[in-house]
Amino acid sequence: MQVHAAPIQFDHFQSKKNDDCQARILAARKKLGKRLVILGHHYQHESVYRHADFSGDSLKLSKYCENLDAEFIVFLGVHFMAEVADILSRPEQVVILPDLAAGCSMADMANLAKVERSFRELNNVLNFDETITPVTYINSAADLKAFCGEHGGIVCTSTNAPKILDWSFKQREKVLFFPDQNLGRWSGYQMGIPLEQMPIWDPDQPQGGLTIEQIKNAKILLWKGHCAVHQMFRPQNIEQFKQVHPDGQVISHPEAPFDVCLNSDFVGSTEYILKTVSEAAPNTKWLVGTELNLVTRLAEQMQPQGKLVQFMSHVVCECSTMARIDPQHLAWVLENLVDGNIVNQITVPADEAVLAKLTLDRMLAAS
Ligand code: CIZ
Ligand code: SF4
Repeated sequence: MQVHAAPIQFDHFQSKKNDDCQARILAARKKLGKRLVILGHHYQHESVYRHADFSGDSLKLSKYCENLDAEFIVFLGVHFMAEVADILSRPEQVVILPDLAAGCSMADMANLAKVERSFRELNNVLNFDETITPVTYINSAADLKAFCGEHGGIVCTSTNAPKILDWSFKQREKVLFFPDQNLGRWSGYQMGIPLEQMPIWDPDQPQGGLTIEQIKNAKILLWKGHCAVHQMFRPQNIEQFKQVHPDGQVISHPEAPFDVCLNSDFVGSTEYILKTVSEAAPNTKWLVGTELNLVTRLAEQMQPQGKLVQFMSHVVCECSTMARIDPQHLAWVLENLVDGNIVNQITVPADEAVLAKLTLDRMLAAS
């Protein structure tokens, strides 16, 4: 194996054409063989997604990570997903995120300083560790998962959120749910919790912007966070679709606003959306409220069966952070691996990883 003294810089790839990068990716993969495995999230663009050995939502990809033998795991997704891969894989395995700027704006809406301040404020009103189970959506940084590990909490994904809430209420009477208020509200609503018992906890307001009575009366405190992509969907998009296609069906992701979920025929995670539309009868018509790359791919796959699959909005585009993983970055990290250089490794500090793994293991056991 040829070994470079220093890693190749990304600048060398920035201006390379897509076709050139595709050829380079294939060539590098051939050289790396079984030493490499590529995982791809459903929201990734086809130009990189096509290289994934395994694809799925966060839950499915997390499960793969527990059983991989490859030396290098390249994650086509966003930062928190690569962190989960690092936590669940073996210590000697290397996890790589092709572009470190591929974050998640929703995950960034909660951070440890704010969560710890919220903990102290809630602890002034009631004993946090006896009354509240902290539940973090998997779309969150590893240190927040570690916080949940330390405080008897758990991680959820959009696939298992109701089950995880069930588990959480068996531990304690209330839940602090972060960072996505929409997933928390929809999942709580499915369990029959009244909306007035799911107030928004605004971490930027003293005491979350709530009175002591509101806190005491709450079942789920919903962190004021959301996904910038899903929040753009509107009930009017559904009305317009139904006017044109009265026999059409609507399926949305629970990160979408509450009124969009209420007006949808089906609500569920990306895995659920893919399964439901794929198994539907030929020639059915679907309006889909989730990330554009998934919907575009699904529309193409369903076309031969005469199914119409339409994206919910005219103004929303793809998730801009997911889109940072492009053929240029993938070719760059792979060629570096061929040269014996590891670039963009994601490593969760050991103390954080232990506690974060505790919450992820709780989640995997409860789902
Ligand atoms: O859990 C995931 O992977 C996300 C972010 C969405 C979904 O529903 O799959
Ligand atoms: Fe985060 Fe939303 Fe992008 Fe998913 S679609 S990675 S929640 S910003």
